[in-house]
Amino acid sequence: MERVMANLLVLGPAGVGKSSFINSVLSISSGILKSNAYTASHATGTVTTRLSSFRGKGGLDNVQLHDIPGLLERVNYGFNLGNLIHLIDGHVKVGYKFNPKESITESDPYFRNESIDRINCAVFVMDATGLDNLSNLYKTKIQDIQQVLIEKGIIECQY
Ligand SMILES: Nc1nc2c(ncn2[C@@H]2O[C@H](COP(=O)(O)OP(=O)(O)OP(=O)(O)O)[C@@H](O)[C@H]2O)c(=O)[nH]1
Ligand SMILES: [Mg+2]
Repeated sequence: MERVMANLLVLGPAGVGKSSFINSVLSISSGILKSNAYTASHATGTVTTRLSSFRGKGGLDNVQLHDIPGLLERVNYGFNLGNLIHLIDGHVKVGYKFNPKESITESDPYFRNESIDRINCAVFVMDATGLDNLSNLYKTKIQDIQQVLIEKGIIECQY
């Protein structure tokens, strides 16, 4: 019987540990320490710049985690929210380098008309110690994301 893939999109502010979370899940599922998703501490900007997708092992071999750049407070910095619908609908190819200033267009070589790996669930990774200090600009971006997720019927969970 064909197993249904669960596609998880990992979202959250820049530098909170989204890629590290993916590495933790991959390590737990494979029983080997993994560092597939590139992680680093970074004063400005996002470490993850391209769409990367990783498939779990063992009991999680029907789970794929998709890594994207983090949100940054300012407009035109970090993950551009305009990409969200295209990601959810599975139109963005792995390796796409996100542009903070504009979202992918249908004429981009990394745009795929076919819908593959449509997102089923959004995982929000947040720094629990910094929630009180989130600025209104950050909150607005997160609320805008949640609005798209609700409209698209995507399940949300927080880590
Ligand atoms: N203290 C602590 N540090 C963490 C944790 N998770 C990740 N880090 C560190 O935080 C830094 C950023 O981690 P990343 O996984 O690259 O963060 P990211 O959210 O993917 O960052 P961007 O791709 O830039 O958005 C790294 O130096 C990690 O080692 C955690 O749970 N606790
Ligand atoms: Mg990252």
